[in-house]
Amino acid sequence: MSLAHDQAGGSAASAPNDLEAFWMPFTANRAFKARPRVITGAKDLHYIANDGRKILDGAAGLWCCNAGHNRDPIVAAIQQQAAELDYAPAFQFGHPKAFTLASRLAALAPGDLDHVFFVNSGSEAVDTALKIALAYWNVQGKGSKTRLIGRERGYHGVGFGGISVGGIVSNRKLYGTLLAGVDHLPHTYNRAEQAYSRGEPDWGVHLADELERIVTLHDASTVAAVIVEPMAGSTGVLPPPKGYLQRLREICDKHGILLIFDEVITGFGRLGAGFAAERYGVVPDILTFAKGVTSGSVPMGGCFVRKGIYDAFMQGPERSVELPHGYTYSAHPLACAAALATLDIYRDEGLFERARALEPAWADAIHGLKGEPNIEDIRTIGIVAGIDLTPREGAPGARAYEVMERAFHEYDLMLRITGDTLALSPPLIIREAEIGEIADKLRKVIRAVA
Ligand code: PXG
Repeated sequence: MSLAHDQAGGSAASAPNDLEAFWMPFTANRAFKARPRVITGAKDLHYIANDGRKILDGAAGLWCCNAGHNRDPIVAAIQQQAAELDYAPAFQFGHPKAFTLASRLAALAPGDLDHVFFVNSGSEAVDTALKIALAYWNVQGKGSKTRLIGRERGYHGVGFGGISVGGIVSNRKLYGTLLAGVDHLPHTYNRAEQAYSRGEPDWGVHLADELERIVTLHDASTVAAVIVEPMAGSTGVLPPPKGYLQRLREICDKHGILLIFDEVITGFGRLGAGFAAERYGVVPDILTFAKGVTSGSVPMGGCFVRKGIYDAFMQGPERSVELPHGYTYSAHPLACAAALATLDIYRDEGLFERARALEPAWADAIHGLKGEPNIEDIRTIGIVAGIDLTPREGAPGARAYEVMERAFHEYDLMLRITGDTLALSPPLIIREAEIGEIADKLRKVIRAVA
């Protein structure tokens, strides 16, 4: 690599087209580098591949570009901000857009989730939420409440906190003992009871009662918080059973346990409401977000906390730091500018309502694939779908991988996979015609891979 670099003249601009140095995240590096999928541009619902093809984005990037790609007002806001104020520290100083954005977000969030802590990703949002939960009980004089409860098949990013409460074995097993004092609820998927569900499945509310069992086992005096994704996204789109989230809220209230919703995927319209909390009429104590807040254009995440939590920290000497936590790039000016422009688009184009209105058409189109070869289950909710394929004998994940690869190269469609499940979550600017196009492309590629 360095030899080739020198021969090429040593400047980055003339570096050879070598894929080796980039250790790609959550990627089969060798397979990718043998047959790369390279993207060089984007606009609205499409990516542009390096060979010039327009690829329909069935995944909103990684569930983040909810307003579509390269939207003019977002591009302009980022450009202007870079020229006006590139960076300002958020520790002991502030810039106006950080405050404006927090107020705008607080107005959007349900209930009294009216304070916002800014971070740069979903993983940081989760670690921040867990730390706030632990610190909250400490400042309340209840320092014995330290246990955290996650859920099997939960994904909460890749920080040590997130993988500890997360429930994906492959993301955990290489990384030692993780956080101590963590327990997990059972996941909520049961194919025999729920197959081909549209929206929330009827079966499974009783699984929330497992929380009672776990709390009884450990005693509520040791439990700080429960964290769940309202809809588990990364592990294959698992919508919550009817009444399940409400039941979790009741049990948390009964025992004095904080409820955290990880809305990194479900926030900003994905389920046809600003937040899933709104769709379900359940207000958590802490709500994490990322991705859609800037429509993926600049990294940003955050946590909403209820007023009572923020207030609990506002005590002691005025000049003391109430929460020793934060990141160099918390409330970065470029991210704040991008987020404000994104929120304008969501509001002006009514994208959350649009997602709600399109949900039946989306569900019809995707469920129309039932009966195609190797499909074992289809789940839809909001503008999201999970399609389970039969694994190939002795090669789990291989069939879905081939679907993803051929969808990109041969059918001009981008989608996500996890195991042998296909996941779809297009930008919310999608129209019925393009929903039909996604379904057609899926049908063709699923048949081709059979
Ligand atoms: N919580 C949830 C619920 C997520 O879905 C994170 C936290 C972590 O966010 P960051 O920004 O640190 O990556 C996520 C991220 C997929 C996929 O295809 C999902 C995510 C990220 C990348 C791919 O399922 N979710």
